[in-house]
Amino acid sequence: MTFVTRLAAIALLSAAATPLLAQSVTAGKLVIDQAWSRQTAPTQKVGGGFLSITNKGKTADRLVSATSPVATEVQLHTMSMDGGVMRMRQMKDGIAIPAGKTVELKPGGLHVMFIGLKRPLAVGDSVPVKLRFARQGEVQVRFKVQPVGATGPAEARHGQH
Ligand SMILES: [Cu+2]
Repeated sequence: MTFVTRLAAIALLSAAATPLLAQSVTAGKLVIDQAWSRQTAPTQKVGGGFLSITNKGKTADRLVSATSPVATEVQLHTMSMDGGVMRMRQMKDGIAIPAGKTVELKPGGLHVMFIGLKRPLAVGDSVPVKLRFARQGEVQVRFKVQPVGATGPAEARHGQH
């Protein structure tokens, strides 16, 4: 075995050992962690995406939009309780990422919404998503698809888009 093929074998082994581990992505002063999404049923046309964004800089940034080849549209949403009912609303001005803070997009709160899924999201998939920030510009991340049991509240409401 040559040195190069041995390296390739090691890379394959380590990739297989951590299929669901989300990779941290650093872009300028932004660190993006734990990007994940949830498995979808074949008939499901929407899905949620979650991640945490840390701004290590001294200047605020803003997540303004996102795109992905797996969906016709990607929106930024928030979810909140309204008279005992979970409601989602589009964040038309984006999501502020204050200086020195971490903003978490997670089930039951802020999230990325895949609309018009072109194919189901399967466990183990790594969904490419291009995030666009007001200052930092475009940042490419991958959302790791988790089993449906990795659940948050009111996921059924996602079906109402
Ligand atoms: Cu949503």
